[in-house]
Amino acid sequence: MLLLQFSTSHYCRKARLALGYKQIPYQVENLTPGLHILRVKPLSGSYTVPVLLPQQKNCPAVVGDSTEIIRFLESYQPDPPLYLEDAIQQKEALRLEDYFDEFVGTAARFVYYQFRANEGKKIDPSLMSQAVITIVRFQYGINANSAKIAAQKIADAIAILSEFWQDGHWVGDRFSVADLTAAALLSPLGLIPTYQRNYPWLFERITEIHQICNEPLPKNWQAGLD
Ligand SMILES: N[C@@H](CCC(=O)N[C@@H](CS)C(=O)NCC(=O)O)C(=O)O
Repeated sequence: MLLLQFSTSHYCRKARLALGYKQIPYQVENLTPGLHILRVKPLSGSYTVPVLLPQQKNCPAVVGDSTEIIRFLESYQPDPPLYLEDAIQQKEALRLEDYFDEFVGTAARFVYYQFRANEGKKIDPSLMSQAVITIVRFQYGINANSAKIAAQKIADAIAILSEFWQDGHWVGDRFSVADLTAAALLSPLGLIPTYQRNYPWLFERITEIHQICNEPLPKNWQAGLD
């Protein structure tokens, strides 16, 4: 299998966590933001990564979108499962996956790039990195105001998560797509010292989930710590 990705994207991390959890061998092709459209659009018809090319008999040629990738992997290799047997719990897990994809992952992007453009500049002051940050902030309209609204969405999501993650799983009594999605999409915040300080339990759990899924933590996680 081949995963087309941005190495730093938290949605691509979500796909890698799922592949790693199921121990499915895969290779990655790292794309350059902007130029990625030339590779991705003709394949999936969309502008976003991750895109998975299963390259297997009796499989679709292209699977775009992290949620669809997990749905595909679940049917390709059901064990170990990311979906829950109980229909009501599974519906809830998919609802939470969607809530995180649509609201929390996008909010994390705002908070993360606002941090990287200001206090977090020292993490990688190279021209290349700063250029990417400037382009992403322009593309998504990230500024102090929009980042503040996003930070409130994140605080709400963490408050909900805290009821479940401090002593268990998010839905049902085992690890599921809901836990994996939350870990992937909140992982960019691990670089921000205030989040690390305020929510140590959150980052312990994200670390644990990366171990379960055989995926290294984001490269600069420790660099953000005081
Ligand atoms: N709903 C999509 C979101 C993916 C997404 O937003 N990917 C970003 C990278 S984090 C992207 O490809 N952005 C490039 C663009 O929009 O041109 C998924 O879950 O796969």
